[in-house]
Amino acid sequence: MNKTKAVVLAGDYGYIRQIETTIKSLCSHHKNLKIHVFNQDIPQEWFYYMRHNVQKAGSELQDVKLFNSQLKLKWEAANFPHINYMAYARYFIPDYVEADRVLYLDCDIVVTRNLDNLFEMDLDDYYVATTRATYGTGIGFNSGMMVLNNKRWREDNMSQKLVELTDRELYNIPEGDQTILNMMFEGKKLELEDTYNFQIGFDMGAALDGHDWIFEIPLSPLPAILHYISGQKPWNTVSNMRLREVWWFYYFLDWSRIIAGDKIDLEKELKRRNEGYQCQLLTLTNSDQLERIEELVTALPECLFHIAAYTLMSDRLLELMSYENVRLHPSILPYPLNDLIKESDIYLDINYDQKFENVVKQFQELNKPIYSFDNVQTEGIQEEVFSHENYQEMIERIKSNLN
Ligand SMILES: [Mn+2]
Repeated sequence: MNKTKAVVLAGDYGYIRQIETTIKSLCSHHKNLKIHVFNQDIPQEWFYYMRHNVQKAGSELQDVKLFNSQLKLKWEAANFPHINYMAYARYFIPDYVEADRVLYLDCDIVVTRNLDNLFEMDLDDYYVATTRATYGTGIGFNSGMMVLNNKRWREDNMSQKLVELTDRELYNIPEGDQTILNMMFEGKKLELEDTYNFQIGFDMGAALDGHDWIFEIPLSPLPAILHYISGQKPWNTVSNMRLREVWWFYYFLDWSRIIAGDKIDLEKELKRRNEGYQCQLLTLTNSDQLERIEELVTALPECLFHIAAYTLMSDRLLELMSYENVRLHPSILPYPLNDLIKESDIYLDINYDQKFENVVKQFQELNKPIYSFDNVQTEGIQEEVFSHENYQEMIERIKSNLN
């Protein structure tokens, strides 16, 4: 199939890194795309250089300046702070894109595999094909990924109808454009599998609402489309949703590899960052005081130190980010914590204040070593205790575990 496949992204210049990342992920898995970037402020130079890469990768890039549309700034103020007015740009797709079918994607999305089937499937008379909002726990469908029956939208003047409905309901739409699109297409949408809009950004919500089953949905193979919904974004300095690393992989993926059509084993590449470490250590803390942590981290570059907390982290812990062999996990959720417990070889009981005996005991039950210092040890837990003054002894003990 060499037919051109129309894609629409929308965003402003402040979101340029995210737009680039979505485009790179698309070009990694497709040829013959025509990618339209709806915007009002992205410089021509950006399009010149980006188009060069996209063309070499076998697709096209189209700048769509949305000045004449009825896109209204007032729509933004009425809604969630994380919904930009550009979110409403998707209403105007029929005005700017000729193709009968269009794949619309938010720019907090990365694509991990080929989606030609979405361009080839039968849409019948449906206006859109979409996936459920947050795995069926939300209301209606999520509007961050839509396969548009653009022909029908145009025939039925949907742009105008959506504008009118938004004006009418503006103060009554908790989820912005998504609420409007759901009102409009109630009963006129085709439901796709969750993998086509896997809303990984919902992890925090899923944990808070007790939807444990969401964490049990297998992530291998990776979902086809990852959508980092909510305010927890992978490009935030820290955030607690899973699969942050997929976004970063595409952000840094070299265009030369995309252009060469490299077969990328994504799951293998993602593991690379944690490879080479001989041992993983875990500390769970709600205090920002960890005994001798800097001495341990610098003396043991072959070890990976996971520091997790149920809370946010203060500067004192955030500072440790500058060590490559430290991973911080603030506001950790129960399932990711369980994975860390399974992956870690040693528990370091070196935090001050509150202890988490249920977690430490799991190391005990798994016969994994638990090391502590004499000034922070936990009563009632069997652990190897070292003098905090002779902390080198703990370093030697950890080294004795390596190969
Ligand atoms: Mn989104």
